[in-house]
Amino acid sequence: MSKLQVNGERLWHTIMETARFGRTEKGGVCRLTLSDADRQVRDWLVRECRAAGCDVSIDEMGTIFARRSGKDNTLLPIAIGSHLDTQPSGGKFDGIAGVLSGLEVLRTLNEAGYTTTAPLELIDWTNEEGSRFQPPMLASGVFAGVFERDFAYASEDRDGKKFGAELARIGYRGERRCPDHKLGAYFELHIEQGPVLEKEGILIGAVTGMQGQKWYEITVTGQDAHAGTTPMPARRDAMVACARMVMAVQAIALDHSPLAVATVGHVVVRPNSRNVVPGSVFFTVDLRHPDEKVLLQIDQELRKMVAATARDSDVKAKLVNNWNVAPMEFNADCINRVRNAAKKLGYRHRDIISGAGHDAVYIARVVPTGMIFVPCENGISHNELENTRPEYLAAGANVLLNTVISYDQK
Ligand code: HGY
Ligand code: MN
Ligand code: MN
Repeated sequence: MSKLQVNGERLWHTIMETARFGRTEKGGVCRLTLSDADRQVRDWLVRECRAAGCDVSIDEMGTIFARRSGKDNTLLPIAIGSHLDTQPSGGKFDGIAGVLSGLEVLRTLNEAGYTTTAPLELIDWTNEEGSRFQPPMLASGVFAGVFERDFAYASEDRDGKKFGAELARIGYRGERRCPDHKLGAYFELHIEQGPVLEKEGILIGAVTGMQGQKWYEITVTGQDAHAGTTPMPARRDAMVACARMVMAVQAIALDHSPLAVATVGHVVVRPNSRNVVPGSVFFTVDLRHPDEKVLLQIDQELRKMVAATARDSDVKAKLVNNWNVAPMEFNADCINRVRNAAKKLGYRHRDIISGAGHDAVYIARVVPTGMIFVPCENGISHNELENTRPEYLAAGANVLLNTVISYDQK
């Protein structure tokens, strides 16, 4: 167990300093993947990593790797990191807290003149959120061989801009092929984004795994009509059909409570004019559950409901299931090292399953991986109010530091 402690004040200061990249009126952050704000925070990170003595490289998905030499650089690096992109009305901590905790670990090791045996790498994975470009966890997915690079490059945002072109536009389209880069282990610190740790007064979550997710895109087609002259029975109103489906999505999730969660977060009404009966509505469903069997059962119920509601509403409905990730477990040794680090530091800790998706979920497919959670205020995230405390982040970063050192001494 090392006596090293991170500098909690400096860590908190870097969080507040970088929150300016994409700062919103209400004190949140809008730093969509490959936006100018994303480029600014990336440039900031590259400068800080170089100042900390790291060699920085960028791969073909724009993922940033900042390498700190070890005593034996033939060993595969122990990696620490997360993501810098946010939701449109995101907070100051989701993703970046993990990257900056990793930077704080490097800075602490530098100040202590401590050289690990294996090299270390600090990582920023491109497009974790999947808000601007789908699917989410895109760069970590290409790194883990889940997606092809060209599939990712072809992903389009709502304005028809392509991922590959935007990556080049901000100057982060690196040369190195993702699968050519090998890691020895990966640890990610993240705010819990839920209420459990705070409610139980627990400081550290040793994350044992993540629940499964399924994303859908549903297009309902009725008929545009005049709002004043079209009698109600003669309408094929796509908005009303969509509203019925949204309520039915909620009912299906509640049927499988308390573990199932389902969200309709994005709706596009066409022609979106107040005196036209909408002829077309596009909407998304984000469905999650920790048990794969139940997830598949809910999938069937959802498909049946959409077909039946379309029929009853005299509209057409097309359902596309555009992304799935199965429930997964992290590496037992990595989980244990997180538990032991928390224990030795005297922090109350507990095992916890992640309700949120993280890059670590895909990296775990190719590298021994573990995650560390710290509490966030009222469990709020994906919201400009997102908040945590300096002492929570400092504790998490100390666990990250000690977990890395313990893995390195393995
Ligand atoms: O949606 C998620 O679970 C992640 O926070 N992007
Ligand atoms: Mn995140
Ligand atoms: Mn997120």
